[in-house]
Amino acid sequence: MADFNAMQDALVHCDQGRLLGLVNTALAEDTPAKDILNQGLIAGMDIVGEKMENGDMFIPEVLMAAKAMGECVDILKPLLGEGEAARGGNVIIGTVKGDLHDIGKNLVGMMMESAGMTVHNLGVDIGPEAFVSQIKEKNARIVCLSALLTTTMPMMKQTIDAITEAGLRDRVKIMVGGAPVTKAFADEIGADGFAPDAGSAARLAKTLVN
Ligand code: B1M
Repeated sequence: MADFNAMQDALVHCDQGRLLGLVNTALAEDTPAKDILNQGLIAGMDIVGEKMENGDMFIPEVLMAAKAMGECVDILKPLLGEGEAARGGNVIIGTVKGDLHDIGKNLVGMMMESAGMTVHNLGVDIGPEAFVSQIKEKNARIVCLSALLTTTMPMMKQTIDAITEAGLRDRVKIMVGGAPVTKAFADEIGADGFAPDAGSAARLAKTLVN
C-alpha cells in the first residue's frame, strides 16, 4: 500500500531523495501513477501552499519542493496516458506574463501530449505578443493560458484581446486554467474553455479540436 502521507511529508520537507524512493516503491507495488500524482504529490503541494501562506515555508524551500515534485512528475510522465489520440491537435501552452508558476501548466501539456496532441510548451512569463507570434509560427489550433496568481489573471484577458486584434481569434480555440481561474472568469474574458485540472484539460482539448 503506497504511503501517500509519507510522500506529502517528504515534499513538505523538500527531501527529494526520500520522495523519489517513496514514488519508486509505490510504482514497484503497482500503485497507479494517477494516484501517486493526486494523493501524494498534488496533495503535498497543497500543504506547501498553506505553509507558504502562513509564513511557515519560504520561497527557497518552496522552490526546492517544486523541483522535487518536478523530478517525480518526470518519472510518472510515461505512465499518465489519457488513451485515445486526438486528431490535428497542434497546441501552444504557456504561463501568462508576470507569472512564474509552471508545474500545473507542464502537467496540462504532458496530459495533452499523452492524448496524442503536438504540444509546444512556451514556458513561463509569456507576453501576449509572444502568444500571437507563436500561433502563426506553429499554426496552432489550441492556445492554453495558465495563471496561478490572482494578479496575473487580467493578463489572460489581455492575451485574448491581443489574439483578437491580430485577426487570429477565429483560427484558434483558447483554453484557460490555473488554481484561481473559474469557469465564470473564463466566460467573462471570452475564452472557449476552462478546465480545473490536467486530465479534464486534455479531454476538453480533444473535444475542441475534433
Ligand atoms: Co507561488 N503562489 N508565488 N510559488 N505557489 C501560490 C500560487 C499561492 C496560492 C501560495 C499561497 O500563498 N497560498 C500564492 C498565490 C496567491 C494569489 O494569487 N491569490 C502564491 C504567491 C503569492 C507567490 C509569490 C507572489 C510569492 C512571493 O514572491 N512573495 C511568487 C510569485 C512569483 C511569480 O510568479 N511572479 C510565487 C513564487 C512561487 C515559486 C517560484 C516559489 C514556486 C513556483 C515554482 C514553479 O512553478 N516552478 C511557487 C509554488 C510552488 C506555489 C504553490 C505552493 C504550488 C503551485 C503548484 O505547483 N501546485 C502555490 C500554492 C498552491 O497552489 N497550493 C503557490 C501544484 C500544481 C499541480 O497545481 O498549478 O494549480 P496547479 O495546476 C493544476 C490546476 O490549476 C490546473 O491543472 C493543474 C494540474 O491538475 N491548471 C490548468 C493549471 N494550469 C492550467 C491550464 C489549463 C487548465 C488547467 O488550461 C489552459
